Amino acid sequence: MNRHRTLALAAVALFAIGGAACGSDDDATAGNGDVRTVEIDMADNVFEPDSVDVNRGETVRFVFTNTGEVAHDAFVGDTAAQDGHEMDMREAEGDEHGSGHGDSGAVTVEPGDTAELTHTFDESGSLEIGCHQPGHYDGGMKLAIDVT
Ligand SMILES: [Cu+2]
Repeated sequence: MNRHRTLALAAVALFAIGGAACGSDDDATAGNGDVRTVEIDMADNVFEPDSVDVNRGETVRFVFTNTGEVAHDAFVGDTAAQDGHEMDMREAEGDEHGSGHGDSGAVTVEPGDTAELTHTFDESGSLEIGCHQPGHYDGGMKLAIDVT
């Protein structure tokens, strides 16, 4: 009776260990899969590094850390999209209810904070990440992305 119970418990324990091991293997595979992580520092007012090369079709998870004293944001797009987003942000400024950050492709990072933006680069060409806090993009707070 006691022996049966011990064997049953041992079987359950082994099953649990096996299941846990499989689970962690899956997590590791997902973490090291198709998504490349690129860490970017935001200072006042510059991205560091200020250029990144990616392969066409690649998915990149940008992790932005704001090491500066003021808020910065990041928006991925070509120069036309950057200009459009800049205009949207300026228009939103006049609207007391609009933060201007409703765009899903943009993040705002407060000083000391970290935020992520994941983007898949389907087409080759030149893109940018721009900061659209007032005056930052025009002041050169942009990061060049070369997709090849
Ligand atoms: Cu900025």
